[in-house]
Amino acid sequence: MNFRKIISQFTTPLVLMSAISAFLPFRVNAQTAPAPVGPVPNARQIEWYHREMIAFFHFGMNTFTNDNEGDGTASPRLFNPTALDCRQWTSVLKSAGITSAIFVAKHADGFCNWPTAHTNYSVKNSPWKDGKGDVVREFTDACKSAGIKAGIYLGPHDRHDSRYGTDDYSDYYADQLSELLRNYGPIWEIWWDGAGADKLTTAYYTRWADSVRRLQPNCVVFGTKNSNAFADCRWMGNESGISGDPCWSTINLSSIKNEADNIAALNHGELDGTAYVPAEVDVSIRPSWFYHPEEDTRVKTVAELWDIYFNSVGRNSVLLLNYPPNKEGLISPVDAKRSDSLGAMIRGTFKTNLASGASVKTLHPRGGIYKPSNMTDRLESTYYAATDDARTDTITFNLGTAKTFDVLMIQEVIELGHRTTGWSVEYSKNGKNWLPIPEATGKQSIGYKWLLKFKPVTASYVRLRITAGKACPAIHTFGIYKQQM
Ligand code: OTN
Repeated sequence: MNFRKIISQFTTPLVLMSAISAFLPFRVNAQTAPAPVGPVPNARQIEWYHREMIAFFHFGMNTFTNDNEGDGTASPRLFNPTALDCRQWTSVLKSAGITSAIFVAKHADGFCNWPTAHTNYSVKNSPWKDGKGDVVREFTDACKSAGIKAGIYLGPHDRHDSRYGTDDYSDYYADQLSELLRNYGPIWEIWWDGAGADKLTTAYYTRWADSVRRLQPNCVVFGTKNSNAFADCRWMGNESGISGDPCWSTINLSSIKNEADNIAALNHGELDGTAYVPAEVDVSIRPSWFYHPEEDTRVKTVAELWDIYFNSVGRNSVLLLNYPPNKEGLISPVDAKRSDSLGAMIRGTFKTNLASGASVKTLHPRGGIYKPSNMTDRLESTYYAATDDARTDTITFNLGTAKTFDVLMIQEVIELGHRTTGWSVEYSKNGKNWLPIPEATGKQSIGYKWLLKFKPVTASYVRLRITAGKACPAIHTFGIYKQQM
C-alpha cells in the first residue's frame, strides 16, 4: 500500500529527480520540472501523508469509570488494568498495515498515564504495578520494537487541574510536554484537541509549539482553534470518518481558528486557501472514544471500515482510527478481527494494478523523464507531467485485453501543489465508444490520493480526462483494481 516511500526526511525522490533534471541542460530531451503552484507541503507533511493510516488509543481513567468525559475527580485508585500489553496493540496494527499510532497520555479529566513529576493525579498513585507502572513508556517501547511511529495526545483541556486557563497552567502543560518529548521520543505527532480548549491562547500554543519544534523537529502537529498557526494537519470537521468531496489540502488559517463557523471549509478545504494544512480524519472503531463493554456488539463492521477508508485515505486525507483498549489493557478480539480484515482487504485490493503494463498516450506530453508510463510504474521517484501551457489533458490507457475493475486510484505530485481541479474517468471496449463511470464524473480534487469504488466495469481502454487545472497536470499514479473481499 505504501509504495510511495520517501528516502529521507528532507529530500523526496521527486524533488531530487526534478532538481537533477533541471541541472542537465545537455541531456537530449531533458525537460525542466513543472513549477509548484500555490501552497506546498513541508517535509513533515509529506512524511505524514505516506503514513496513510494512524491508530489512536484512548485509554485512561475513563476506561475504568465507564465514562468518556470524566470530570477529573475520580480516584487514581480506580485505575488498574489487569493484563496491559502494548505489544498486543502494536501486533494488531502490524496486521492492519498501520505504521503509526497516537496514545492519549492525558485526556480532559487530567489523569496522567505516565508517572509525571508535575502532578499526583497519575498512575503513580494507582494500584497498577504498585504505582510503578508507566503506560506511555510501555506504549513507546512497544512502538519502537514494532517499527511503529509513536505520537502523543496531551489534552490541552484539563478538568482536574484548577490552574486550567491561567498562565500557571501554561507552565504546567509546558513542563509535561517537555517531559514527554524529552524522555519518550522519537515522537512523531502531537495532538492538540480543540475540545474544551477555548481558554488557551495563541501565546500559550506559541510557547508549546516552540518546545515541539526544538525537541522533536520531525513531529507533526495536529492543530485546532488557537493552535492553527502551528498546524501541520487540521481537523476534518466531523468524527464520522467522512472527508469532503472535494477535499483540498489548502485552507485559510482563519477557518481553522474559527472552526464552529467553518465546518464546511474544514471538511472540504479551500482551493484558494493560503496555507497547506491537510485533513486528519479521527474516527473510532466503536461508537465511543473510550472502551465500554456495552459497545462490544457495536464495533464497526468491515464494510463500514472499508467505506471509511475510501472516504478518508481515498479523499486526500490521513485516517486516524481509534481502538479503545479495554479494562484489561488489551484491544478486544472483535476490534482486532475487524482491523485484520480491513488490512487484508487493503493489501488484496491494491496488490495488482490492472493498468500496469498498459500502453499510455496523452494529449500534451511534456517529454523527457515525465513519461506517461510513469503513472503505472509503482516507483516513488517518477511521475507524468504535461507541457507548461496545458491545463487539461486526456490520458488514455490501452489495457491490451479486457479487464474487470471496480476501484480507481489517482495520485497527484503533492510536492508541486494542487494542480488539477477537474477530472473524470471513462472506459471503452474498443477505444472509440466511451462510457462514463458515474462515480468518477465531475470530480475536482486529487492531492496525495483519491480512491473511488463503483459497480464493476469491463473494458480494454480507460481514460482520465483532466478538464480543469491551476497549472499543467502532474500525475504520480493511475491505478484500477478489483476489490478483494
Ligand atoms: O463536543 N465536542 O467537543 C465535539 C463533538 C463532536 C465532534 C467534535 C467535538 S470537539 C472537536 O473535536 C475535534 C476532534 O475530533 C477537534 O479537536 C476540534 O477542534 C474540536 O472542537
